[in-house]
Amino acid sequence: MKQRDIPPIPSSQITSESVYLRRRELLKASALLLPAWLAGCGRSDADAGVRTATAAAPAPAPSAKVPAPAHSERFGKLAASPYSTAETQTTFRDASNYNNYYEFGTGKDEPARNAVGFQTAPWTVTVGGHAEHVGRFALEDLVKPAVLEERIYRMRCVEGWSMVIPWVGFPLASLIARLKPTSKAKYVAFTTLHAPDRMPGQNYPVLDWPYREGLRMDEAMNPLTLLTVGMYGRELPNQNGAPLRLVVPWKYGYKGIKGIVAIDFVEKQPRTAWNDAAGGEYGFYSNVNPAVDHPRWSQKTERRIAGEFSLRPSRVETLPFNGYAEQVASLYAGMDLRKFH
Ligand SMILES: Nc1nc2c(c(=O)[nH]1)N[C@H]1C(S)=C(S)[C@@H](COP(=O)(O)O)O[C@H]1N2
Ligand SMILES: [Mo]
Repeated sequence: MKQRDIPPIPSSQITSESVYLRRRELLKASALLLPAWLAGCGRSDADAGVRTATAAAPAPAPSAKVPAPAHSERFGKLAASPYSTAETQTTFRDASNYNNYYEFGTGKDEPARNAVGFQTAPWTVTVGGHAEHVGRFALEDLVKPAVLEERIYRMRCVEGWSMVIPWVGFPLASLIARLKPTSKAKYVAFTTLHAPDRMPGQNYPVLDWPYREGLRMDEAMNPLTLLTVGMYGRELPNQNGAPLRLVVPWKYGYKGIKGIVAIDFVEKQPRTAWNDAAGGEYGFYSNVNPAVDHPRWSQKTERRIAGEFSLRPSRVETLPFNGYAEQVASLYAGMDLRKFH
């Protein structure tokens, strides 16, 4: 798929070598960057030197007692969702200061600092491919017709940590219905802004920029899949992917692409950033699965960063499809989830 309005990747950044070799070159180039470049999705959380607690305890059972969404200063009255969890929420402070957003640095604390002045308005999203309504849309025109909901979801990063975050957004399915893809559209591809002058991390060849993600059409249409414009009743902080990011709660966090500028309806399974970087470690599907270890670490448990005492986080069991099996397991009936990881 040709990406309109997105400059081509400079040839200096195109390389057949793995991301690890690229990282090695980078480390040679700048010893100063070493601690930051070692962090991130390529690394197990368990190696990160964080204190992890005691024995694995089962994840709290989802309860029917989901708090009613507070009236939001920014968004007004938000619809509550039956898909929300009542589990202890991560604090806004943690969710907005411990981030993966490599366009703003690979350290967990870097996006919050480096994305402060990032301009998210005006913002244009280009819709392309096999759909009746393609073209360039002002973000407002895509978001305004939507009914915003609060969705309190678990988010499980492939590195082995997790949060519980109240997002503000709307089902991707409702936007897809308005754009009217044709029967040729089998996948939806998403692309992040490519602007090295505004996203300093893109000046380093740690990923093949721009960041890309994708979903199969039925995954994109699943009611759990959320396009997100806010969290905790507020506008999405820049470091969390403002002004528009995807949230797919049954998949590892990296499927939740931030800073989206293009949505394309395509026939073939699209390229995705982490699969490009290390295909053996990060599959296209990336469904949370405690039975399939990452080649370099176990995925059986996770460090839950939630509540006021998050400095002493607890380790909980990771659940198949991140606890959303009831809603999504049928999408993968008959598929070998080890092969299609
Ligand atoms: N464009 C872009 N999107 C991205 C990433 C990134 O580096 N760039 N990191 C991903 C990863 S690995 C995770 S775990 C989540 C983190 O989302 P959060 O910072 O809002 O918790 O964003 C995902 N989306
Ligand atoms: Mo992640």
